[in-house]
This record gives sequence, structure tokens and C-alpha cells, in this order.
Amino acid sequence: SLPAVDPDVAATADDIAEMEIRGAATIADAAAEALARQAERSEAASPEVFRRQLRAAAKTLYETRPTAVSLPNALRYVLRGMSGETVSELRASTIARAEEFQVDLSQAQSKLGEIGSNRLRDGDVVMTHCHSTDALSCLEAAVEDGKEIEAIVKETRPRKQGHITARQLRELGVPVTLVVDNAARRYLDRADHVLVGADSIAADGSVINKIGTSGLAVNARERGVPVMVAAQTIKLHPDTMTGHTVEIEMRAEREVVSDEQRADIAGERADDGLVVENPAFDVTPPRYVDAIVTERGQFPPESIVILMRELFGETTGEPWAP
Ligand code: RUB
Repeated sequence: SLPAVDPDVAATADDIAEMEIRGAATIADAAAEALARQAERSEAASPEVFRRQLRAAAKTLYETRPTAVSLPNALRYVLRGMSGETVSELRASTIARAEEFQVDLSQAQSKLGEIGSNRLRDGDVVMTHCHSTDALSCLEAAVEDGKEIEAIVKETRPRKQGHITARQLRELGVPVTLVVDNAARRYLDRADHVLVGADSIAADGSVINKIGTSGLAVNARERGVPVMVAAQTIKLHPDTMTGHTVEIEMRAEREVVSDEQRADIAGERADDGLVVENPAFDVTPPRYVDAIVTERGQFPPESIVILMRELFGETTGEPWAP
């Protein structure tokens, strides 16, 4: 059995589960930070207890949201850097490794942004879905290069993360047209690119991202608008190299209908015949994606597996496995 975790780690796990902390890169950053806090606060009497505490913390963080692979990738990276003979050596190495992870994450995002911005030309109109810090990084780099960019921002039901995207784009001075999801195909006529992030990328080049991404990509293909996915290599899902699929998170009914709305639909009936489903993500097949932009360059989705082999080799197993 694993020991209890630090209250700060538990609080971070709650924030991730409740989506106070959200978006794949931000979740990974918070998870690394939480492991550092656990290491710092640990009063473990032996190296073995310290290691068990860190594994328990990793497991608590992991069990929050299942789809973004950046979370287990971050946990694995930090835990693999835990080294030393004494508790104080273990503590120092874990904290240093978590910091290194966070610095690398932010540098990768800036680098990816520069690469992605090369695809954007002065005057281009970009359609976005949900809120992705990797996608925003491309737009920010383009603006910094002096390009005039406009955005059509999809609201993104049910949680409307499009509002976050709209706010951040307005902070960059980008003109924004906010539309409901159902208006996307109509507005694709005005778009030069679709730009989205990713929670996970599978070995066959499939992109797992916010629900609605796949429909948007199919419509974009039909309209001849290229689809660009901004995803740091931490979004590459190692288990998919051995045939595993990516779990799609199902979220609460209340994100879609309130109790009151449900009662209204049910009327006089005791309505257990009404089912509300709320998948948070979907899978866009590689044939609808034009480019996956990473900090290591841009790739056609079909060749992303080459980068995955190089980066992960035979990496498998649960992040906290000893
Ligand atoms: C967020 C989402 C984002 C990716 C990429 O979903 O689908 O597109 O996580 O984000 P949710 P980033 O709001 O459910 O977490 O580029 O910031 O990692």
C-alpha cells in the first residue's frame, strides 16, 4: 500500500479533476510542480519511504484525467530523475528534475511557436477550437514577427474554453470573431488555416483533442482549409506504439444540462430513459491533418511514429512503476 500524499499534491489533483487547471501542457507543468512540493515537504525516514511517497503522489495526480498523455509523461520523467542514496539526495534530485522538466516544457512551447508561425502568412485568418497554449504560441510568434493575423474562435461547448482563447488573442491585439460551434463550417470559407492543439498523438498520427476537433477537421478538408496541430513532443503517446488506444474521458452530465433542465426534459416521467453523454475528446484520423508541429520540427502525421521511436524507445508501463 502507498502512503498518504501531501495536501498540496491532493489540492493540485483536485484542481486538475475539476478543470481549474486544464489543457495538456498546463496539467503537465502543474503535475511536475506538485511532485517537487511532495519531495520538498517529505519527512520520510528512509529512502524507501521517500520513493513510496513520490510514487503515491504520482498515482494520485495520474488518476485525475485520463486522456492527456502529457500527464503520465511528466510524472515518468520526474520519477526517473529521482536518484541518490539518502533522503536528502533523493529530495534534491527530484526537485531539480521537476524544475528541468518545467523549463524544458516552456522552451519547447516557444520553439514550437516559432516553427508553427512559419506556416502563417501576413493577413491570414486562423480558426481555433478550444484553448491550447501550444496553438497560441504559434499565433503569438506570428504576431511578434509583425504578421497581421485574424482569428475565428469557436466557442467550444460545453465549457466554452473558446472564451479563454478569445481573451488571450485580444491581449495580443488579434482581431477575434467568436462563433458558436455550429457556425464553424460556414466560417471556414473565410479561414486560411485551422489551428488546434492536442491532448495526445497516437503512433498512427491520429490526433486526440477536444470534442469537435474531428468534425472540424473533416469540414476543413471538404473546404480545402489546411489543418495544423500544435503539439509538443510531450503529447506523443508511447503506449500507442504497442497498439493501445487512448482513453477518451467522459465528463459529468451537469456540464451539458443542469438538474433543472433535466427535470424540464423529463416532465412528468420518471425519466431514466434519458441519457446525457459528455465525451471530452475525440480522435481525428491522420488523413484529415496536414501537419503536426512540434518543437522538433513539423511532421506529416503519418511519420510522427519515427519521432516517437527516437524519443521513447521501448517506454511502457505505469509512470510510478519502480
Ligand atoms: C483542452 C484541449 C487542448 C489541449 C492542448 O481540453 O483539448 O486543445 O489540451 O492544450 P480541456 P495545450 O479544456 O478539457 O483540458 O496546448 O495548452 O497543451
